[in-house]
Amino acid sequence: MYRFLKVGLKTKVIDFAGDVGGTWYWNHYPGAMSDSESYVYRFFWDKEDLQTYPWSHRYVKQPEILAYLKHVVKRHNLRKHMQFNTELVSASWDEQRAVWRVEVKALHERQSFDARYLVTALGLLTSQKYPDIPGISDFKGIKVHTGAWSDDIDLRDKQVGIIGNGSSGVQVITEIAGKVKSLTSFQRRPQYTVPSGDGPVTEEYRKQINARYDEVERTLKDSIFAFGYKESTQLYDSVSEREREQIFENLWQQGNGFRFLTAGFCDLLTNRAANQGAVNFMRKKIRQIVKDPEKARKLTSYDLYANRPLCDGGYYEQFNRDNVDIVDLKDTPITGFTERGILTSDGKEYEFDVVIFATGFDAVDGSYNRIDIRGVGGRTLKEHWKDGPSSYLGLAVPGFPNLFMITGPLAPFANLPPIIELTVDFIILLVEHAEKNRQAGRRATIEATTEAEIGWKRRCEQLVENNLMKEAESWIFGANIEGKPLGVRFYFGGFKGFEEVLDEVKRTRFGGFKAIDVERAIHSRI
Ligand code: NA7
Repeated sequence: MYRFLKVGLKTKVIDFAGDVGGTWYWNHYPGAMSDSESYVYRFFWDKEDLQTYPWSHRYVKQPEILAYLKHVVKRHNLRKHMQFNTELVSASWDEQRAVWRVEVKALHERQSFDARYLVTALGLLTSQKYPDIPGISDFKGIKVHTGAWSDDIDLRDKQVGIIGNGSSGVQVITEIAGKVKSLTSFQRRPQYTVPSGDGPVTEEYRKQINARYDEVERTLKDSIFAFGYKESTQLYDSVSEREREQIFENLWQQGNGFRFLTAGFCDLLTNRAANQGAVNFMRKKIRQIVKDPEKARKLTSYDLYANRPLCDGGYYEQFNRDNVDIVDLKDTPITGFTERGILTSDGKEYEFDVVIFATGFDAVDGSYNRIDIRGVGGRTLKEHWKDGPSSYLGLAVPGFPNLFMITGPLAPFANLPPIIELTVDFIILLVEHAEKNRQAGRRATIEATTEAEIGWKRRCEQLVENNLMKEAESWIFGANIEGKPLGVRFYFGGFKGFEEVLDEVKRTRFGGFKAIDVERAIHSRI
């Protein structure tokens, strides 16, 4: 919004949520935290704010992130352009007038307006996924999804069941285990998670970071995942067994899942033996931490280490508490809900006051599929994506002129704030160009070509061809939703790779977009 206003365009943000925050508005379950380090989980475009707005811990927790986002909105006086509690119902391209006809539902009232440019920032993980379990509505206690948490839920001294142990589940379990009367984790598949290393930061530490933000930015831009640390170029096979063990141990002590995956070796996701080395190390840690051998068995994964890497503030340790138990759904699947709780196949009924669904999201394209978006000739985006989502650069789709997605399908997989900034910079460049054309009486639509979309998808597929992540059944490939077309939903070429691609697109006069006169826009920016 800030950038659009700077270009001089009348801009309006609509959001289904009741206030600022996006994913951090909805995901305010206990323990919700970003696992990018605080100093890189923020905007870099306002350098003064970057170097003065404080943070308290190595990682920012949800309340702190929300406060930061509200602060940014206030600082730049953006709220007056925002309309909350407003759902985007449909958007259709009016070819004749070259505008998007946008229809929204604000409380009970429908409103519509025209927009020359439609920018979607729908988020990757917004459409909550609930498990399909018989009798779910019979349960008389509280049911809540981590992605739609409610503030009035008090878990103290309650009997709590939780289904799901991905990022969200691991965070909730770690946070509430010591506060509830009992906690039972219903686990379909164990996950690997490493310590986060979270803790308070000192004023001195913040000063040091603030003084070297240019260097931080360079490191971030020179990396794949843009987490602010240097990724390793060392091959697993190039060091001895003893050194490997030491490297894993150092990473474990330092904390952070992405760091564990990428800062010790560069080939944990491409070399099976390397991957095996990492999982052996983590399995050993679980055996050391979890005292009860039966719980340790249930918590130990035999899968590849190829999901989104997780980190925690003492997850495995929580299972040493007497009030925390784990049900392995491979041994005893859930057969249904009752009025009092959950039934498993061994006939056991678990009674709960609260059941938490940490069961994930219909991710990436799932955020779009629930909206009726119609491009040229009335073709819906859903139809266009029926064999799996695609895009050009993760931000444009042929047949949908002047529609720009922020973190759409096939956008880079990396720390999101820097990716969002890079994407927005590029979208603004396109829009500035279109505006110049419009002012000169020329065509003011920007549309990706079909060839560019096909080429981008192929490139994204090639990038994961030998990547073990492809074998993990996760939302990253659409595998967590039954019936969803399987396929890569991200560009795995990294932040640096993406920036280079965008530079190349600029150099080639917006190659991949339908013939547009770009002369002036290009020369003014490159
Ligand atoms: P995830 O990572 O998709 O995790 C969902 C969890 O829920 C995972 O453990 C699933 O088990 C489990 N699940 C899903 N459906 C069921 C059913 N029907 N029965 C039992 N267990 C189930 O979602 P998160 O919210 O944790 O994290 C999403 C992203 O948010 C994360 O990657 C971060 O980027 C932020 P499974 O492993 O599929 O067997």
